[in-house]
Amino acid sequence: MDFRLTPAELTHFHEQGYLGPYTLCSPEKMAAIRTRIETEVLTTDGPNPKTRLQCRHLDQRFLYDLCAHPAILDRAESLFGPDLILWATYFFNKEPGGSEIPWHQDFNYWPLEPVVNLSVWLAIDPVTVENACVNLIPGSHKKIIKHLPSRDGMAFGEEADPAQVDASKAISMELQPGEFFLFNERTLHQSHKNASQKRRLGMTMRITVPFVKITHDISPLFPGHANIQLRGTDPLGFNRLTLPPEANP
Ligand SMILES: O=C(O)CCC(=O)C(=O)O
Repeated sequence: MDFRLTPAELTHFHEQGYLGPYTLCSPEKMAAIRTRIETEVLTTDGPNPKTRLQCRHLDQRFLYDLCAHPAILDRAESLFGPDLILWATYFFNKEPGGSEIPWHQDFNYWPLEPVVNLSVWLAIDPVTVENACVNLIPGSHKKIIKHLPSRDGMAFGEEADPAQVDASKAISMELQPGEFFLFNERTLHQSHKNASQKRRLGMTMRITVPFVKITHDISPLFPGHANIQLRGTDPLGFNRLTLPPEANP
């Protein structure tokens, strides 16, 4: 199957800063993947000694395989061209009662120069308004917003200046397990406190291109961090590259 973006989708991404939802796999297939995440990933240490949630595609082949799915890569190639690099993944696990993530642009936090990134947010659990799906503001990527120390109770230390965020324009990205959406490094997004009794687990994938220089060894990355070439080549060699992990037995 060919998942390349149509001209209308490309225009939508450039104008609105996001695309989707799209389907990576069925809810039934995701149920089996969810079990493996619960039993083989969230219970074991990964490459970052500070968290089990980050960059598990580096030690778990089945997670790398999700990132390398053509439903993601054909679309990423439509936006970024043939040379694609996976530099991070993260499990956003919002348990019942989990804190609000404030409005922010990812641009503010990352050790990338220049900051060029495509984010994929993949639903592992059913993700609804009730269990605090991601909300985003279409078109908000056109303006860089100053970030300030967060108000009390937020999951992040910095947030976009609330005076510059018009949340009335937000849309809610509700997803079935196995669905995902795409957004760029400046699209404003947030999620509320999870006031339900249902966990909301999602996996983000961060894709960039070879001309972006990544500072591997500092937080939020870690010593030993490396990128994986998802497609094409890296003619510039600015960053450490590693191979995907061996297939799990
Ligand atoms: O999962 C969330 O609630 C927030 C996700 C997010 O901030 C991100 O993917 O950059």
